[in-house]
Amino acid sequence: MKKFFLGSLMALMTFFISCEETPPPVAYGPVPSGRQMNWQEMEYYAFIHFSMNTFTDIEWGYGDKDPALFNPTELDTRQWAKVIKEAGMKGVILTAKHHDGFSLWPSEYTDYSVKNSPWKNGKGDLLKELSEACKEYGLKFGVYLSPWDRNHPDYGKPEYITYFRNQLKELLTNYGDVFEVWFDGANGGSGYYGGANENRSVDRKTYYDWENTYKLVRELQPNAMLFSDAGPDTRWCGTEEGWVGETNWSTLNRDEVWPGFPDYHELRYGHEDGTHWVPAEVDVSIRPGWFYHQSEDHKVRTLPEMLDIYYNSVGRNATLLLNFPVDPRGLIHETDVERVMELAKSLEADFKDNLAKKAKVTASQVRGNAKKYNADKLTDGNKDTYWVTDDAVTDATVTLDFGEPTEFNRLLIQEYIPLGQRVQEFSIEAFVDGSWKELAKATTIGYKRILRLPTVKATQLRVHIKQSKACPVISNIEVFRAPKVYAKPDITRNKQGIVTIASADEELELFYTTDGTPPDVNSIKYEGPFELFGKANVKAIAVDPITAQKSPITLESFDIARKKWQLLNIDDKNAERILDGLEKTSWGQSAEKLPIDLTIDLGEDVKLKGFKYLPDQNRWSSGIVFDYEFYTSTNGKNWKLQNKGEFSNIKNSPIWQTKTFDVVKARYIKLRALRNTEGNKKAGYAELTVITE
Ligand code: FUL
Repeated sequence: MKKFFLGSLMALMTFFISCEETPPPVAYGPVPSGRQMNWQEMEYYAFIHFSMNTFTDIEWGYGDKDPALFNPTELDTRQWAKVIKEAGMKGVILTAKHHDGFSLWPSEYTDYSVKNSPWKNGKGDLLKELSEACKEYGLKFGVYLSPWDRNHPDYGKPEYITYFRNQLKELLTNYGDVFEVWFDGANGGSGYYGGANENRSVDRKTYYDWENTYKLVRELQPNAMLFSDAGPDTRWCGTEEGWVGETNWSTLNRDEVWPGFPDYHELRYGHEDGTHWVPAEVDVSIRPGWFYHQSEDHKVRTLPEMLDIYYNSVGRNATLLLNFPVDPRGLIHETDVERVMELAKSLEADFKDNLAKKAKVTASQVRGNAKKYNADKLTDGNKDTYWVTDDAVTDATVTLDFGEPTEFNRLLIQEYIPLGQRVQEFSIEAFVDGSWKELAKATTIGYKRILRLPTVKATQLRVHIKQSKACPVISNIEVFRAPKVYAKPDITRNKQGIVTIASADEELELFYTTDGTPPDVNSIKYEGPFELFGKANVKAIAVDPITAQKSPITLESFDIARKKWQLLNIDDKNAERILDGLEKTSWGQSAEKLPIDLTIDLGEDVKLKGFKYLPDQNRWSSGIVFDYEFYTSTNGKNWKLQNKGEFSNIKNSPIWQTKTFDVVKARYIKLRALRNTEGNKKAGYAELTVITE
């Protein structure tokens, strides 16, 4: 009897073990550490660039400016923290010391710091203030410490490394927990260097002895992520424009990369068979510059641009480090606050109602047919459970059945990365009117991938994992119906007189007028670029064909088209950019000494009463004209001065400049640059056009 009982018990146990214990897949390749996992889940956090450069209006300080210039009048780190928190970000990294060497805390090791500035009578400590504001608002706190120091006399010598580490020790011991330490790879060589005013080049692979600096960080802040071009914990994404590759591996051949690595383009994609787990971080500024410049107040990124940044970073298996250039008052500028809150609102609406929760989820194959790994783990809201196939299966599908026609346009999918990054290729299909229709093809997934799909109404959605380095392990799928983006349409006219209208949301319909009346759905429907030669006021609106919801109206006023115009005495095709109607493109010229002319043949006589000049809008401008003279001629030989003066405030506000004069008949025009805003010999132009009678 006893024997029989024991035997049955064993049989029962074997039965349970075989059913319940289908072994989980073994990890594939490198996997994230606990520190990397916690950081990855932060997803979105802020950068603050604020220092001496804020007061000198430059991006890279030389290291020679008087600390007395650092004097914010309304500095309020609680304002920063409040904005950051309300925008949905999880932490903030501050430029404790940028390339110019000015330190925002009263470092014991240098006089080039806030302790010699009038701010708080030299008693201020910005690191302390921000770290305290972070505690109050429940944000994580991080530090940027530039390895390149253009102020320090020892830069380039071994002594500087001791100085650098001493500063690092102060940052890592005096301000509580630090979640990330940011080491910039940039180095331009020249600097003040304690008065030497010279060029100092270092071997970026060996000079800093990074291994021992990393050790120091590990000792003092074991949970801190280490950022540089090469990691070791998180890597640069290879661009400062706010995106990472559509294919983005979190793995990297880390030993082949170092800070300042010339093949940085590779960092956009990672290395598929990389030896280490080094996920990408996308760093980008909300304005063109990292530091505040009043001249960029009108260039804060638009909502559609901000959405692209989010989807092309967080939505592509990276984290997003969004920079605010704090202004000389010591505040995040109102426009930047407005924009980041618009983004937060928009994202909240995009991810409001997860339709996958209501769907029945099935998979083409489940590992060992075990319940533990089946497809409903994809929508159980538990990040520690996952759907996985048998080891041999690397091509599989997951189907979400909504039970009724359901509209959607976003798919969010996550691999269970504690077991490595695996998926190489997948597609999304929708079951519409009795058949499967492919909506999108994509490559990697990683921690998180979000796809913006065309809006469809379908009863089912299918994710097809087509290729994976090992059996796919997916922990989460979410589906949303995001609202449209009702941004003002863009209207441009090129040199040929062809007008193009574009909407931020391709699913909206566009309507326009050319007579200045407000457009609506009864106006001309925009079907594609059209010709428009004469003077015209073009107004456009974007409308949702289903709900009739509308965007704000855009107005563009065009004068005569520039089709017949010819730039004279210029032998460079790129100069045509001045006439291409695109504000973002530009061309510049330089001379031994100013003045320098831009001469144009209008191709026919016109009655002129003024001109309009838009300076180069790029971050590194090709020369903004300040003092000018404007001439006209009927024959290209005899010139008459029509107008002269300055483009006042153009440096701070490089927007369209309009100048008028008494009506005159002319075929030739000449804009003479007498002086530019920087006092050098360059003259740049984004656009030049005329005002006719
Ligand atoms: C760059 C630096 O040179 C910029 O000034 C800025 O700090 C940016 C985040 O990194 O490489």
